[in-house]
Amino acid sequence: ELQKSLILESSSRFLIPQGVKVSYGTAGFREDASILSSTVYRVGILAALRSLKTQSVIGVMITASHNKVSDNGVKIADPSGGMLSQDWEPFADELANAASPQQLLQLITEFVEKERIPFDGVRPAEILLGRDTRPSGEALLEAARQGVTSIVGAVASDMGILTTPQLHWMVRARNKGIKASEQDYFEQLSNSFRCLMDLIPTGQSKCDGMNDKLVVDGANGVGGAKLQILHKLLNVLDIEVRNSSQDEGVLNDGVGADYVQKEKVAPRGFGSKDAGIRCASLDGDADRLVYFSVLPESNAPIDLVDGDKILSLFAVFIREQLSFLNEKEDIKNFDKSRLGIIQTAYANGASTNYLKHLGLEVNLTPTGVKYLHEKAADFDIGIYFEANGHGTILFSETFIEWLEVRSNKLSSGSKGSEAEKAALRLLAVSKLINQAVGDALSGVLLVEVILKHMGWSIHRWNELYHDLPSRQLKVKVADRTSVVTANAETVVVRPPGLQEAINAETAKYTQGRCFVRPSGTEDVVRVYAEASTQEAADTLANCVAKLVD
Ligand code: NG1
Ligand code: ZN
Repeated sequence: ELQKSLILESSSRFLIPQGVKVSYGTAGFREDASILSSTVYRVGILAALRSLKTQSVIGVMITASHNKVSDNGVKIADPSGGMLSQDWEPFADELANAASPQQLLQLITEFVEKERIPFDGVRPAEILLGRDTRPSGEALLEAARQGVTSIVGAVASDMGILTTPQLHWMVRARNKGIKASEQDYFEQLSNSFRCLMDLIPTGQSKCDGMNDKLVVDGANGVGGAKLQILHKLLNVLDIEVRNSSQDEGVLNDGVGADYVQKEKVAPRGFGSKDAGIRCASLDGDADRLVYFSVLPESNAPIDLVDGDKILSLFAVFIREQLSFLNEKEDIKNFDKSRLGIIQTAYANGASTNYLKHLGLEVNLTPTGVKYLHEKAADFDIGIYFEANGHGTILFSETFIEWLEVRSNKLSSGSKGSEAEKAALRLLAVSKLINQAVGDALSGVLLVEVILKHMGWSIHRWNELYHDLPSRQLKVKVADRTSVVTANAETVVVRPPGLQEAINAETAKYTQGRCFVRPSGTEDVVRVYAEASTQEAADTLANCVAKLVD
């Protein structure tokens, strides 16, 4: 049963600051860290209730990802390791904004009744808490812990400083009943990586002109140090990590995947001396990954290899393995139509064309990982990525079981046909890639091993297709909710007439494409435009921005 006095007592230590209103957006609550403790405390309560309701382990991650170091945030990992179920988001908003301890208690009481949350369930609530390297993280984690333990019997385990995907991975593993420590995470990644290395076709691993060294920008966040641990376990890859901690510079300041992808320039610590070397950049909590190579000019412009191209690389590799399997009769149930690609409207049009040309089914969803992830789960293999570098690969349970049967056949005698090796590779990918959420560390390992498998340099990879020039703009408007979209945000339905005006403008440009949508994380309307030249993309974006204003 709810112990009301306990909630009243602890919540009085976490009063909500005057005039603050927060909302559980696309990526959880995210604010200046100084106003967040009451929010995080309340998320602790919510997580405990969610754990009781689902009778599963739930995660609470304290991070503000690629945002500035003085910000922080909090989000909940559901039993599957994915994002909090959308039908609980409104309750998260209400809880976080309750004006007083009494009001908070009333909301909780009503919700517990409405959702029939069991207090006499078999399992007590159990919450895993994690945080990134932000200085505000420690105190906020304590607030979360007090929130959790204000629900009688609930247990909070502090998992320490982690990347966001590590925490999600642990929640997923715990609920599957498999080993779930950080060491287990590193071992699963390194073992499956080695397995893929061992399955590289002979003669492929040493390719002409391929620079073997990888230099990684850790955004001065949590990812760099974790990558170094992983690197030690692997001892086959040549990886140098720069911007690996707060001793080297400020978190996300002129560094990190968000900066590199948006500004299309090299992060701090990289310059023309690195020209030609394969480079990668993580974001502050290591759930985004982009690759790049620095061009020889002195101001260090880059060739960006973004999330769309990582997706394309994964798709090419997986499609190849499926084609080996397809040659066998018994794959009939798993033909290529069960491989699904999921993108948002921000995916570069050239990537979508390329993927469709490969004969793949490409699906668009609205912006936000929860939508992409949900759609990817419809396929035997679903690959999703946002252009910004967040994405992963999902495998269905039935497909994994089928692969396991095939690979057992291999170990029980019949020596390595192409089909059997392909099955083993896909199984290894399913273990290497973090199926809870996009994970830059597992992403780096998968990219690296696929490049070795293909014998490709970063330049060869980048040549898969050429990005269409694009431009993104933000428009501040009085009320961004006045713009309403449909068809995965590609069409404006309100205000009336706006879509027709956008169509008329877009029609003036070769390969023109343009859409507008209200941001889910900022108080702006975003404009995205693509065309055959940069100048045209810029003009199209600017004209449409005026239409929105
Ligand atoms: P919004 O603000 O809704 O555009 C942004 C990113 C998303 C996603 C979320 C969550 C763009 C255009 N949008 O969403 O891809 O990463 O933040 O962090 O990059
Ligand atoms: Zn992030």
